[in-house]
Amino acid sequence: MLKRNPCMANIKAGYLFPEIAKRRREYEAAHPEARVISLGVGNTTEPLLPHIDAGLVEGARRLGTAEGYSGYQDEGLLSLREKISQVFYRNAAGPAFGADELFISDGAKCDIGRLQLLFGAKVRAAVQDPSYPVYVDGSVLIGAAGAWEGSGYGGISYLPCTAENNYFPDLSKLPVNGLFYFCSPNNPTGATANREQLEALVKTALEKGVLIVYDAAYAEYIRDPALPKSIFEIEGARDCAIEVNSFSKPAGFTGVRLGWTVVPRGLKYADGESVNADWARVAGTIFNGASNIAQAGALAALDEQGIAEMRELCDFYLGNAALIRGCLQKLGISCVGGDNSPYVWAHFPGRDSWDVFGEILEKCQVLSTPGAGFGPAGQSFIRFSAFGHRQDVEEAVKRLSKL
Ligand code: PL4
Repeated sequence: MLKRNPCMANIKAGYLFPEIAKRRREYEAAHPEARVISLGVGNTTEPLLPHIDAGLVEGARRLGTAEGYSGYQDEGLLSLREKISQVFYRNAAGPAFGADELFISDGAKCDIGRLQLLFGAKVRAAVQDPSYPVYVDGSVLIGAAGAWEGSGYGGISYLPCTAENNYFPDLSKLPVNGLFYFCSPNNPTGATANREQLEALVKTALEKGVLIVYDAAYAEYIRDPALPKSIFEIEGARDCAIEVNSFSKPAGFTGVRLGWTVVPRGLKYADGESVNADWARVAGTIFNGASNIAQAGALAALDEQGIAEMRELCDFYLGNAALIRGCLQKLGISCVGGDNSPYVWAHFPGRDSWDVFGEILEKCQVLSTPGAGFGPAGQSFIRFSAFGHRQDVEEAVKRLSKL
């Protein structure tokens, strides 16, 4: 028989979110009377708002006409790439990126996975600890888990982000000529890097030859106008960063599926070759473009009414986050996040986070996410997601008072 890919054996446990879903199913099977409320996976719950919805419907309708039909759109609609640059990357001189620097995807997670092919198995990768599991698991899948000198963690270096360092990593630990997955607002801690921190990150990346993969999937949840929404607000970032982003969380497109990746034209490898050209080659080879209908919806999301709807949706989930955070604080549970992010990160000192997860499920019938699933520094933390119907979140916070 064919030999198993040894990288598969290096993935120690099941992927975090299906594991949580499995534990929920087991609990529900044992307690058929229970009505479990999920503050676990970060999955949007509210219906699409009308203007964005109409954009999707109209996109589908056009495909049924001779004039409006379109087939493969490998790199994404030109009009959408231009619009994204105008809306999200506009500076005093106008849109900061050309259409050839923006790649439309079927979501940020999918592009994070594909990007890993670009870097290969020998990459020295670093992540914020805790962080979204796809950075580590995807790196392991491509074989980047082999030991390298000085990392202390095999092929992947975990940079702790804890209360002690204000949830911002020690940049001196970044691997020289390596890769750094950085997410702000962070999943799971909700910590959002400020301008000075991002300036330090870019400066260090340029000095050490580090390429930053900046995950801005929650940028539209930032309400503090002093906090940057994109790494490209920082001078020098074009020479050391790629940004992945998504319509999932601001527009409720978790099921519609649409995202984008910015790869600046001038971004170069050590040998002077173009990262942008390689990414176009990888994407062109293994990706056939995002849905035309989803792109029509995204275009609607980026006009004036759509932008207002996205803000309304994010504000709604931020309202949920405020309820969760307020409840935990009343209970004397120390927590961060939830102000510029849809996640609240709660501390249960000295406890195993899977045990706390189990206790919350048993006592409150509330599903959460154990912090340890996001990395070693997540141990004894619980992540609460603010994605839920308001009445469910209100009921969940009442039940949490049983803790
Ligand atoms: C469960 C930092 C959620 N099955 O929808 P996408 O692909 O555009 O974006 C996914 C994504 C990208 N970057 C960050 C994220 O947090 C997410 C979504 N994360 C969560 O609860 O942590 C959904 C997880 C989903 C998954 O595996 O992504």
